[in-house]
Amino acid sequence: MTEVAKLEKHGSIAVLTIDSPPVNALGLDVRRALLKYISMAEADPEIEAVILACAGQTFSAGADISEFGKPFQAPDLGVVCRHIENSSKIIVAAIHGTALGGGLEVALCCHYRIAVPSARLGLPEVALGLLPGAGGTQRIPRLIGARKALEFITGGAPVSASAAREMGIVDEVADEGALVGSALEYVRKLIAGGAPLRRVRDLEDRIAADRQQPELFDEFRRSNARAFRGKDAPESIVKAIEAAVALPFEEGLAREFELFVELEKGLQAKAQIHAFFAERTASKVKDVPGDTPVLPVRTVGVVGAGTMGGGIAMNFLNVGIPVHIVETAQANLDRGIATIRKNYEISLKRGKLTAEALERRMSLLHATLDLGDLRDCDLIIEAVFESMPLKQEIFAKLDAVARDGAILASNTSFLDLNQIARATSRPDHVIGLHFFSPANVMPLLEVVRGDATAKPVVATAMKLARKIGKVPVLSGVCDGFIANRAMRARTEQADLLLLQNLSPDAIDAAIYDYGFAMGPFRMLDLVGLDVIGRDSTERSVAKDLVAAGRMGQKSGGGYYDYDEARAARPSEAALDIIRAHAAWKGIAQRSFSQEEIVARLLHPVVNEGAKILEEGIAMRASDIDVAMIKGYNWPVQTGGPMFWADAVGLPRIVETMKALEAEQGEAMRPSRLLVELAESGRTFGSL
Ligand code: 3H9
Repeated sequence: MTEVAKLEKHGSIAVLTIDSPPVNALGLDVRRALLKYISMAEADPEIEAVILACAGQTFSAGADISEFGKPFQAPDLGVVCRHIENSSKIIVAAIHGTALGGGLEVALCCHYRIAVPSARLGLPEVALGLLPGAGGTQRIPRLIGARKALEFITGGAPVSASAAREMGIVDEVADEGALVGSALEYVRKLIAGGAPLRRVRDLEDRIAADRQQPELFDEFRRSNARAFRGKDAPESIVKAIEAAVALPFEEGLAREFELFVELEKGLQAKAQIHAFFAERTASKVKDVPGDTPVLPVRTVGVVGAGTMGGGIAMNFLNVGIPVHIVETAQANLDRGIATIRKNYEISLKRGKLTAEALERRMSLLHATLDLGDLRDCDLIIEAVFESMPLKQEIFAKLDAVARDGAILASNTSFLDLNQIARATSRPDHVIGLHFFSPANVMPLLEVVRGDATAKPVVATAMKLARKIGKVPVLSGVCDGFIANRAMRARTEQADLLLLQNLSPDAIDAAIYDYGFAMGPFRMLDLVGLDVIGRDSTERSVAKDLVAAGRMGQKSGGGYYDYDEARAARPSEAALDIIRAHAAWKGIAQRSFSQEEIVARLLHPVVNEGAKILEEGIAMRASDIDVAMIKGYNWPVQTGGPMFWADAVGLPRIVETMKALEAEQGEAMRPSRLLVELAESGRTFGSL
């Protein structure tokens, strides 16, 4: 067994280094090693103090997430944490990279904490549907007070070393790149100054003050009710922090662990842990090994400075990659550049960007009307209107302009990438990079692999996606690729349910209660009904509403009526238009149970997902989950449609689809794969 930790002496100070790549997760071996070495240091009379550091890129990413849901193996992290805190010798955590979850909890049990400026510290368990189970909810309030602890732990976002110092989580900021040296110096100073063993569990001032204002918890619950809706972990975190304030330390710790175990056993944590690993697995392409050479991407060209093109360009500017953006008319170019600047200015106002960074990013942007200016780009992304002849024309021109070996990418959301590639002499260097709108915000990037796309081009796209902060999911070529194609199934059913006598409100409520931020009709009203289906001549409910002057929120009415404050109310006028449309189409009216509504809206998404899988468009069921969570904000606590379907039971999905097939015809036929799995008692997760 390789050693996952080592203890070195620097005079009377020992440096205990955890070395368990890739992220120093606190698995069984590491927990055992920590116990062993702390005991050794404790027993060694020459050692006065211990520095706890980590090797590699990062301090510790916390508990080993892959151990959750499996039989528990002692010693647990709580025991290790106590052992550290109880030490009779000063222990100082020396933090670089990230100290997350259990990693930060270990650091909180050390008596002092020093971190380099680039370090980030956080308790992100909430993102896994969990709470910090090794004392984090009990110790953090003792350092920063309950109010800030509530925000810090339910929010889950890590903070910088300097913010952590201001908050009182970190005691000292070290020199970047010289952590152990700074830590040694700091420890010597502590020893020379006779610093006490400062155990966080014994710090009572903050929580004594919090005890005077017990109402702060209900206030916090109220003001975050919407954000916490449908999720179990935030409420458990609030309860644990309430316990920290109300109970003696040991009892609070026991309550925290009880709440942790409850969450860990629940379906939401399983779903969110599934989503965590699914996201990381999605960037691995089965036949493109990790050591496949990647092509350099030093300069990017973007064709089209519309909403998509501008958003795409921002992703590269954000990470320091120069972008040449091309338009056909100066006015469009100016408008595109102004929009990019405006977006950055919003970030500046929100304090998310400095004025200097804004100008640096803008200085990397080169605007041009000449495609020829893209000749030196390593990657060119086309983001123009969805028309095959137009795209083919542009790709033929790009092929002539671009240097040999440059990658040509299309942002098409549904057109046949192979047909686009055939317009060039380099189909092996053509790929789809399908960004989701707004392209500078939404995390999903569908990487579309054509029949001829070369493996190094696929490898480059997957790696580049991560560099620009996107989550890549590989898709084959089909109409709509993965996310849009699967989601279309929901849209079609929502439209049909509307005509079968369900109100927009009933449909939206079902989707909202499932955990989405908004139902489809409220979303349409927000976007504007005049924008929807603008390119189609087919009569639709949306078009009938527009014809009646109901454009959505902006005109005071769409599927709903809106008051001055833009609050939605069910609309009799809209219902009349919907009923008239149903009568014109001859659609029979009926009623639905609550359960039936969710099934009819979402089981077809699962069925489409199964077809996507059986056609080989997606590599794995979990990739579909990632695409829906990252592209459509599918509620992460369900694990995505395929994970959710496994939990619902595949025979039930088949049953819904058979009923829909009888009503709507062949398009609703249950997928062969779905039926096979259901009949053999298997799941998507077993594939
Ligand atoms: C916890 O601590 C509970 C306690 O409170 C209570 C216990 C009683 N475990 O993301 P990357 C793997 S809950 C196991 O690609 P990056 C990851 O799967 C934990 N594995 O790198 C990947 O594997 P592979 C709370 C982990 O540089 C590889 O490491 N902590 C863990 O982009 C590289 O990861 C968190 O929620 C883990 N804890 O980002 C932090 N973490 O190569 C979770 C990572 O096979 N982790 N792996 O695909 C992160 O946020 C990011 O991984 C991190 C690095 C920021 C650390």
